[in-house]
Order: sequence, then C-alpha cells, then structure tokens
Amino acid sequence: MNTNGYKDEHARTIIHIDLDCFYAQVETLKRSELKNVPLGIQQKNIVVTSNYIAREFGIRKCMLLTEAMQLCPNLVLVNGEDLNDYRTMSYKVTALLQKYSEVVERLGLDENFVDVTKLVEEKLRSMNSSLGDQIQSVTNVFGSNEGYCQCGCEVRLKVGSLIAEEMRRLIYTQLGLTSCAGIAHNKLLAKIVCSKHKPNQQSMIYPDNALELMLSLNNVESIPGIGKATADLLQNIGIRTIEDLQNAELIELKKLFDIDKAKFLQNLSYGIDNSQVKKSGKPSSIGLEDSCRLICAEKEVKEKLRELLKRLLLLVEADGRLPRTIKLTVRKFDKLTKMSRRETKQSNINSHFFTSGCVAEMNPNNIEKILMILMNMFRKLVKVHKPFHITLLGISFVKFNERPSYRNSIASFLRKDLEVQSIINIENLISNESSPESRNQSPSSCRESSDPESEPTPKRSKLAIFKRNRNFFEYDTCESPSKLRVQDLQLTSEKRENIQNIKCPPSVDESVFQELPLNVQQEIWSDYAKSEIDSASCANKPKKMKTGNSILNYLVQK
Ligand code: DGT
Ligand code: MG
Repeated sequence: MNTNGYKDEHARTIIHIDLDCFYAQVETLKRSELKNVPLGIQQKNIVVTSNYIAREFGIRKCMLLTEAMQLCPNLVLVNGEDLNDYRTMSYKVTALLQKYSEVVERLGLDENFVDVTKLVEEKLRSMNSSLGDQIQSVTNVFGSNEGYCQCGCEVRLKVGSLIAEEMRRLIYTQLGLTSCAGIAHNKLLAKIVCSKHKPNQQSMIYPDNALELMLSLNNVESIPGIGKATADLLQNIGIRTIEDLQNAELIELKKLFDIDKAKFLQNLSYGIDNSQVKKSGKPSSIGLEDSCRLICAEKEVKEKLRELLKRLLLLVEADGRLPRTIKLTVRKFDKLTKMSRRETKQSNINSHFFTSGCVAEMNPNNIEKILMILMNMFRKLVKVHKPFHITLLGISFVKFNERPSYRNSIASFLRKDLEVQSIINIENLISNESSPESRNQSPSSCRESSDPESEPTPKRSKLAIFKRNRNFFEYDTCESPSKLRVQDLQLTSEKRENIQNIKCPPSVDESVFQELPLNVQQEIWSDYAKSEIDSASCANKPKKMKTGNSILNYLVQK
C-alpha cells in the first residue's frame, strides 16, 4: 500500500505487551486473599482499575466510586494512590523484556513495545526454513485475509508470536503477572490488536488485515497517537470516523496541522505507522512524596523526611544508579489566604553515600548526612523561626551516575572468570577491594570490614596498587552481569595461539603472575620482551630491565 508517499514496509516485527488489570494484580500479589474477590483500585473518589472479576459486574476504568459500589456492593477497595510498588514492578517487567531486545519502549507503567526484528531473523536463520510454515502458537489471528505476502512477513510474525508467548510466560513465572500481547509489523497495529483478546491472551495481525483492524475502531480518538485535542480539531472539520480521516483531503488537514503531521495522521487511519520503537532509558528522577496533616515543627519535619528517605533508598537500591542530586519538595499552607504553594530546592549529594548498593548495609552516618542536607534545604524554603504549616513533603533524586562498570579493565576479567561461580560474590569482591569508599577508608576501618584472620599479603597489595593505578573505576553505562554469557569467556583461536607464547618474565613472582588475567599476563610479557629487545640493541650498556610505567613495574621483584 502506498499512501502519501510512505511505503508500508513489513520488514519489522513488533510486540506490544500490556499487563492485565495492572494495579489490581500488583495488590493481589501483596495480599493473596484478594485473588478471588471483585477488587477495585481507588484513587480519591475514582476506581482507576479493577480486576476481571469486578469487570463482570460492569465496573469500568475510572468509574466513580459511588457508581461502582452500586454495581457491585461487595467490591473490595484498595487504595492505589502510592504508585511505588506499581512503578517498581513496571521496571521489573521492562527489564525482563530487555533480555529479548535492546529496543524496548515503555508506555505508561504497564505497556512496552519491543522490536524483535533482529531476534526473529536470528531464529529464522537457525531454523530449517520449511519449518516456518509449521509454526504453531496459541495466538489469535485478527482478520479475514489469509495473510499471504511475498516479503516473508507471515513467517516473521509467526516467529514473533512464539517470542511473545515466551515473554508472557517469563513475566508470569518470574513476576506472577499475566499480560496480553499484540504482534504486528508496526507499533500502531501491535497496540491495537493487543486489546482484541483479553485478559491473558495474545493476538497477531498480518499486514493485509490492517484496514479491517483500523475500520473496527469506533472513531479517530480510538487511534493510539490521536488524543482528545487532535480529535476535537478533526471533529471541527467534520472528521469523526476512521473512514472520514482516510477520505479527508490533505489540503483540509493542512489547515489544522503541518504537512508532516497531516500525513502522519492520515497514514494512521490506514494502519501505516513507520515510527520506530524508541529505547526507553531509566527514569529521570526517583521520588516519593506524602501529603500530611499540618506539620508545624522542625522535629516533625525531620521525622517525616527520615521515613520518606528510608522508603526512597529502597527504590534507589532497586534502580541501581548512584544519585548525585537530591530535591526537596514542600507544600506550604498559608492560614491567612487559605492557599497552598509547592516549592522545591535541590542540592548536590555525594554519590559515594550509595556505593554499598544495599540500604541494609548503608552507613547510618550517611543517612544522617543526607537528612542534614534535606533539613538545610528545608530551612531555606521555610522560615522556621516563624510559625509554618506544611501539608506535603517530598524527596526525589534527580541526577545519577551509573554504577561503575568493569568492562575493559582488569576487573572485567576477574568478574567474568568468577561469574560462573557466583555473581553475588564477584560484586562483593570488587566493591570490597576497590570501591572509592574503601580506598578512602582509614586502615582501622579496613581491618574491621575484612576478615581478621586473613592478613593481606605483600603480593596482594601489589595487585591492589596496580588496580588503583590502572584507574579501576570507570563511570559509564553498566552492563548487567547476567547479560555476560559464558561464550564471552571463550577465547578465539588467534588469542589462544598468542597465549601459548606468554611466559612469566624471570624477574616476576610466578605465583602472582599466574593469578593475573590473561590479557594482563600478555601485557606484562610483551613489556618484558620489548625491554629485552631494547637491551639487546644496546649491548654495550649494562643490562637493566626498563619497565617504566608499565604493569611490569609493579610486579618485578626488587
Ligand atoms: P487492562 O490492561 O485493561 O487489563 O487493565 P489495566 O488496569 O492494566 O489498565 P491499563 O493498561 O489501561 O492501565 C494500567 C494501569 O494504569 C491501571 O492498572 C491503572 C492505571 N490507570 C489506567 N488508566 C488510568 C487513569 O485514567 N487514571 C489513573 N489515575 N490511573 C489509570
Ligand atoms: Mg494493562
């Protein structure tokens, strides 16, 4: 199909995942007694969602509480105003999906688009091509056309459906959540078809059924990507249904939108969507706030902040990054004007406070230091020597450093070698040996934290000095250890050949040398070999090994 100059390509395979009655499922995981009752999630006087048992009574999203209770007097209500558990679960789901593709785009808290084009190609390459026709999946297929297309999209979408099945199974087994999936060659169709069979099902659409799917929508506002404002504008020029938009003259649309948007909207009505799945990053801020009854004393403020901070640190722990800016939010209530006003202040914070990676192991002094920073900010926002009334307090972290990555460093080899045994041990090993914090520790605190039985040997300290001088810590994007595969440990034949030539230089302690990773051994050996060649070329000069600033320098026995 060719509309407005855009060719509708079928080359991609996109999966859209939408969790079933998300908030209700999260609450049910916390309290299993909610599993078989009609459950509504309440925010203020609205039921924002409900489980599927409640939906059988006619409860719909965002229904007024009073109306919902009339329809289902036994409706069990749970307050869903604190979004933290939903947010945490939401990121866990995204993390699982990222195992299948780097290209995962989050949409709200419970939806993700995953571009699995590459994975589908890989799977097809590893399969006998004739097997493609036999692929069976539990997928509902939308539309009346057979789906035959010469470009091969039919088999790609079938493989995509198998991947979607596996994704949903993983989300269920790992996190206990059921979900729906839509499989299509673009985001628009994947999202729309996903909602065709609910809950806990998946649906696929072949390209030649795109028009049928679009025409199944009630009006232009049902098209994902067309919001209320755009729909209102379209309605002003008489465009209400999908067909109206398909048949609209571009010249008319151009009166309301720029040419690109006009074409984009019209293409949507035909099921054409060339937009890419955009890789979502981590959230730009992690925060918590609590509204409270009037707080009028500094001591109360500090206690409230302490409580918030403890909860927030758990979220930071789950996120994994190291915060470097903290923000305080206060809502002040003016008793005279009866008006409330939110104000915020932010301050830099030492990322090293968080390097333990685990709230339980966090130094209590650091928590006190953070509280001190918060209270200083509070005093800048609120004149504490005069009466004040606070009705909301919030803390958030807004800028982050990634946790140190060990790629391309000596540690990466230690980490990979040991990873096969235990990931947790490696994390400990690396953070104990070389975190910036431990480097600054006094000798006495070092002793406290290490095993008193094991005195560090001179050999070890040489290794430690080496690691420190080689800039052991690099701040860049952190690769999860789970992503490192055993294959990464395997050596190419070329490397293996080089390795056979590596020997321990005569001046180096063999036992230390053997402890080192292969690439470091290689570097030491080539430094030594080079120094030998240099010496040979100055045969008249006294023979002295030139090690300069090389690794060898740290290891030669003096
Ligand atoms: P589903 O997907 O139909 O099985 O049901 P949900 O509950 O997953 O609904 P969905 O996917 O539209 O939204 C995900 C969550 O977002 C939902 O559990 C509650 C929340 N939510 C949805 N719509 C609204 C809304 O209009 N206002 C508020 N405050 N929350 C909403
Ligand atoms: Mg949902």
